[in-house]
Amino acid sequence: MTVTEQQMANAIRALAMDAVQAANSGHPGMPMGMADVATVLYSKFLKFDPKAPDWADRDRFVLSAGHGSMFAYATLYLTGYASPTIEDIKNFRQLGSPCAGHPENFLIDGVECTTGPLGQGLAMAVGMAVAERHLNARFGDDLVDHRTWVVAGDGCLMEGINHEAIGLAGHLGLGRLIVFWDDNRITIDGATDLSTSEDIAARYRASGWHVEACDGHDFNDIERAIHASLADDRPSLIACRTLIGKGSPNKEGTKAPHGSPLGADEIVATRAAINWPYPAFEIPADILDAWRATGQAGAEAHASWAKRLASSNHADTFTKTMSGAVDSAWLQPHLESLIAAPQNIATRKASEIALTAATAALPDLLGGSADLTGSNFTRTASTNTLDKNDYSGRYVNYGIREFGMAAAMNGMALHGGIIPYGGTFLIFSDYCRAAIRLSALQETRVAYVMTHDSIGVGEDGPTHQPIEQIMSLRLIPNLDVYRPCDTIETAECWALAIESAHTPSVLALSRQNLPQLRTDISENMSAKGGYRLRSAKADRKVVLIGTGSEVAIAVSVAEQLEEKGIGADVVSMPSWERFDAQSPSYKAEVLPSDALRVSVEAGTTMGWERYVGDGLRIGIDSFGASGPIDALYEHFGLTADKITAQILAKLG
Ligand SMILES: Cc1ncc(C[n+]2csc(CCOP(=O)(O)OP(=O)(O)O)c2C)c(N)n1
Ligand SMILES: [Mg+2]
Repeated sequence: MTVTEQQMANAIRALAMDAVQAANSGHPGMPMGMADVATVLYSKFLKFDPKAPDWADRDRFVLSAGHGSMFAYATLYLTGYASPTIEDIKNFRQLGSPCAGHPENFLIDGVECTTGPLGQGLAMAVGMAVAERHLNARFGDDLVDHRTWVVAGDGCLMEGINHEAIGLAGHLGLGRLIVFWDDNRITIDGATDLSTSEDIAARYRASGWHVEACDGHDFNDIERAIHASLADDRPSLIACRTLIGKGSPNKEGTKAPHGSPLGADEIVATRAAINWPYPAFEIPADILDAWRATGQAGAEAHASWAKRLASSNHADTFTKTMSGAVDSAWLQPHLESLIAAPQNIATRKASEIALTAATAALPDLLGGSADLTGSNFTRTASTNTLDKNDYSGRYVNYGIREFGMAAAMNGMALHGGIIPYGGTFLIFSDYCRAAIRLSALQETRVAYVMTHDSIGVGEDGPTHQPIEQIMSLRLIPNLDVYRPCDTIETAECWALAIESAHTPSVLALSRQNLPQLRTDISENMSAKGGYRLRSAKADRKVVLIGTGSEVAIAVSVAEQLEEKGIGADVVSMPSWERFDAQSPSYKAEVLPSDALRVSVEAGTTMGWERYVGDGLRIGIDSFGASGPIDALYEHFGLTADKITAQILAKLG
């Protein structure tokens, strides 16, 4: 007897309900509700090769409704990926199992991105779809010709980021992006009409999307809706009307199966209702075979793609591009030109000239800004506009969509072949913080260009003056936060950000001009995170530690102290993370404990204790104020005179 689509779908339902029951934790409702859609997608449309999860021209599949992680684990197992195994699924949600509570891209090859924070998966998929079109423009249909598919829930569509993401996708005409909306009208608290009356289809249409609706439990209707979406050149939303927990006689369509095991009795009842008499975690051979056969078409497509690659003129470049390898040869000549003609410019401007060199040398760099191009200085002569008329461009006008930009950049980096960077004001890092966190968690190479990094912004006032932002970004694990002090450090930090294949970076850059302090370019000193920029001349009593725009102030303080016979080192510390990674002896040498240690940073002082001990922490622990920059630095005590006075008082 041939295996039916219904049986294939029920295999997903059984794995989901049994794994959640075994873990006594998890979300069976979503995978059970979307099992029929999954079956049609995987067996008839998705281009994938289970033997080659990282094949560059595979379709990307994003489970934006990450709580339904068993959807991902079940489909990957059933279609024959090496991971997860059935043992892994039995260990769903246990420590060490790749079948974690939510899908983690670093645990399973077939998981394209980490999801769970609702809305971000779909927004990352937008970035993947941009990456696909851009690389297609670069390398042609022979090498790059795939789609991006998303399963999203009511929650993903309700989150604010959805507005940013679909606005961008519609504007960029990303017709190869297809989103299945699990339109089950249920969220955790109950029916969606508790909290929303929105006409979602109308909102998507107004954003330039094509919208289809289907019965998410009718295989033919699902297939029809997909065909209609493939035929349309706009991004598509397919509203799949489903029952959450479909198959569970007493719980389907209610909030009960959203995030709780069905319970032993209900599982027995469900097995009977869906005609699934097999023990937990056992998939009958014929049904498993039918699932395993779904990868056949993809394997064949992969084989012919490999042949095209082998005979392509682009083969070497394409392979190198997708490998993410970068060459930092642009840095040294750039540093030499800076030394030859020192400049007193803002680090945002220094960033622009570093980027001019880097983008000319590295075609993988793809920039953008959230409508602050003229302030962030993120655009260079090498980065033409990327839009729906020309995907070969290397500059995305993200519009005022900081969160959407950050998530899209994550998607591009995860897609591969692109090193994305994007700008906004540092103060608005808060608007995209949840995506920066996912950059760090997912180990994506994304560079955040965050200018206007202090009260140095001046007259725009406290809403625009970062105080706690730099310190709070330092709290995020696996995120390199750089605050360079001059042109040289800015270029060095850019090189580090571009080289860091598994770590995102934030470059906090000044609006105001800063002197070029570095004279020695024999080594990338920013790589050490902190280093002695100036050595005490008199007997060393003080070590000043500055970052960014406050390093020049620290140098002035040191000069004043030296005039009084007090020796003072100045340490520039562009990156805490990199400094913390140095050897204990290096750190002790740079920050000797027998001197008064003084931090100077125009922001939160909380945290600097770790470097200054009971020394002095000079900074700002209130909101800023509106006024000219010099008046503000004076008002907040960040002048050489005021800092010197504090140090003298402390020295007694
Ligand atoms: C940003 C964010 N907010 C809240 C949550 C917690 N949460 C997880 S699932 C969920 C409800 C989602 O509803 P829906 O997308 O309709 O999923 P369904 O119940 O249909 O499976 C919520 C609020 C989350 N994961 N992410
Ligand atoms: Mg729902």
